[in-house]
Amino acid sequence: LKGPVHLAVDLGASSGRVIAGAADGGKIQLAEVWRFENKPVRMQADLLWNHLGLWQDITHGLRLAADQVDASPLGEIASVGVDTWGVDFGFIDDKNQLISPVRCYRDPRNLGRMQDALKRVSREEIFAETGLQFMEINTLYQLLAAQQAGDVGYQHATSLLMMADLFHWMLSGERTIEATNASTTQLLSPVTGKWSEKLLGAFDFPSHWFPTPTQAGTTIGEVQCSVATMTGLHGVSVIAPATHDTASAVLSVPAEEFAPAKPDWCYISSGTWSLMGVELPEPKVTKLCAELNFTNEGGVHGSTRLLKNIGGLWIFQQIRAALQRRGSAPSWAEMVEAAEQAEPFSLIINPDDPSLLAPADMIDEICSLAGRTNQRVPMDDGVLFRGALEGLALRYRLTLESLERLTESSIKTIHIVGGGSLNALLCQMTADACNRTVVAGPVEATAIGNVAMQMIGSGRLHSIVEARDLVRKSFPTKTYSPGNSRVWDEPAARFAEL
Ligand code: ADP
Ligand code: LRH
Repeated sequence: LKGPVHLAVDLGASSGRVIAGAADGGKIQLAEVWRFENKPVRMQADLLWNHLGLWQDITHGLRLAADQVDASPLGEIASVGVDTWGVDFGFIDDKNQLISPVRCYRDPRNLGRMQDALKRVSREEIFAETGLQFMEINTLYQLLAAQQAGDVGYQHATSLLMMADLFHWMLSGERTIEATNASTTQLLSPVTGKWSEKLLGAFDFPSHWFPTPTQAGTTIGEVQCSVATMTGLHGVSVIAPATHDTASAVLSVPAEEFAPAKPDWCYISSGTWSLMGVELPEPKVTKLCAELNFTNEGGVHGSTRLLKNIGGLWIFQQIRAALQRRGSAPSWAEMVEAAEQAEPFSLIINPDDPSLLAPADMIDEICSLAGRTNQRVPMDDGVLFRGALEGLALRYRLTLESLERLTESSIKTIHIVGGGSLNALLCQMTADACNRTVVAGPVEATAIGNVAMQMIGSGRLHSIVEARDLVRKSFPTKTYSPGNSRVWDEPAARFAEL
């Protein structure tokens, strides 16, 4: 890499990576330095993140990056920034210690907490304050779970840090909450960008846990001495990217405009989750939005990500995990190939069925779901794989209709970014089911968005439009044209009945 190097630590729910990025010759060049698995850990009844293991992988990756850049005469490391999934958090006490484990949003302790919350504050009021999709995983309900459980972290914390903020704190010693991740809590107003005092008060959450959110692109501090000794990152700035991975992914969608009022494109950030939506200049905290249960999350430079959280390739991942337990270990490519050969529409799965959020065994759960919905129980793996992918494409079709209603605009192009953009069958199914052109890529959208925001923060790039220009010049995309979309009509009707 030539020129100043920005290190993106990008943590997804299924894997993490340290990626080095630099702007060189009118393009963004990336080098993947370290990639590692990320998996929650079950301990007794709890589901926890292995934050120590993640920190170890992060520092290992940073050390490798420092060594590689040191060995090259071309660049030097200017900054580092972390993005992660939303909603999860850790507690820090007055002795600067992380107290209590970091829980995974699929932790069973959260079950039923949304109903408890709605007994204290009405759904209408929570939506009016936050404009967010109601999901049991939201920070609001997780905090309520911690409060009700008498959680030691909850009782002794002086700060609450979202997952990416937690790693920024480990890197720099600074406690901040970055705005895009703060917007996933369901405690922040998308209109003012401030915390909802009404909700903090109603739920008795300590207001000092909620400082003014830091904007993406802000320099938080420097890599602290102890970490610099470990990693070699002496004098390197810590710059907050859009720390919510989805916000970073949306930043690097290869579109030509930024936050149009009437978008003719939408995105699907496709990984463990599928986040399908549009980027708008303003939030839409409307009755229709509440009815359709869409979310107004915060995007970069004051934009809104109006989107739907859809249970994404999680099902595909968990089918593979279940097969691994049974002794077989197909690759993604093998799973896609088997799905391609399976009979179409023989099993319709709603990826948002609550029973699929955290089942003990995904294959057993899908078989029992098939029984409960009067469908044939899948007898071969290809049918399972295909059902998971068709279910997503059908969900996208419904979501697209809702998006067009919400924005009163007609969407022509669907950009798919993230790991799912490598799944050619899913991309083609999406084009067919939605009857729209799909543009797939870049795969590493999140890391690219992370690097781009660090470039903006350090003054090397000046706008999102400029960043997207670079993305288009730097990373190839693949276009899928819609084929026979009529064959999706009948399955779409069956899906709607589910
Ligand atoms: P997350 O950030 O949520 O961990 P990613 O964006 O890394 O997710 O996407 C991971 C998913 O991408 C995998 O679960 C898999 O379904 C899909 N994927 C990755 N590589 C391939 C591939 N070569 N072919 C098909 N699908 C792939
Ligand atoms: C995607 C994601 C999504 C949700 C979920 C918890 O990785 O960040 O936007 O917030 O994870």
